[in-house]
Amino acid sequence: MTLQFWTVSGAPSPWRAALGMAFKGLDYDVHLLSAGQKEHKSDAYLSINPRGTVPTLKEGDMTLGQSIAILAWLDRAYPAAPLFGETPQDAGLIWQRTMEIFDYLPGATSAVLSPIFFQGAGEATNDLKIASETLRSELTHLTDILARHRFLSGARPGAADAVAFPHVRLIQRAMETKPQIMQDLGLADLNALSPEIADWVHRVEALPNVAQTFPPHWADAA
Ligand SMILES: N[C@@H](CCC(=O)N[C@@H](CS)C(=O)NCC(=O)O)C(=O)O
Repeated sequence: MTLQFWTVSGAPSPWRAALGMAFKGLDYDVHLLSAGQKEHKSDAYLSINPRGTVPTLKEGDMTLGQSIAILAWLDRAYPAAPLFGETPQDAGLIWQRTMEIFDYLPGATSAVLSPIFFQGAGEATNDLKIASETLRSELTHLTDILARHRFLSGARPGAADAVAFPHVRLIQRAMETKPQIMQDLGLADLNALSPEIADWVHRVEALPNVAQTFPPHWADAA
């Protein structure tokens, strides 16, 4: 029974779930919704996800939203290549890192990137400078972990990596496509900001199946 997966190109929450499936080497059918056309608010989609958010994952009569719940379910349904570690101690630590990243990184990232990507901000306003400072301090938190471990989840990629990676890669995307404002905000280059994070991005990108999780519209724009 192939997993059915609903997503929007470039949206970080479904990207987390896609990474969980990639780390486990699972096949899944992608249903790519157009946010511009409001397909995630269509009656058909609301019937499987009443909040009209992505991701949704379906297998047989099991339908699940919420990226972190999906990662937890994947680990129970497909235990090989665990996303939350092998031992109780690993599970606690990975859950702690996952939730800490989930609590702080998405908000810190979107406070900088939403004005730039969606509101056409081209000037480093005071608000944006303050937001960039917060974002840099969240990146320092990731750097501290990656100075000690190959992955945010430890020796192997797992849930903490799946949750953090889309946000970090979106920051890098802004560095690539909006270089001037990112430079004005002190966010010009990931390698200069944190070689540890830049190396981790390369490590995650080099893993099997991860390339297919990237937003399709990035390839179209290339
Ligand atoms: N906490 C949820 C967040 C889901 C979410 O808000 N997804 C965004 C895309 S990243 C979305 O669907 N936004 C459209 C909307 O809220 O209408 C998760 O982790 O899955």
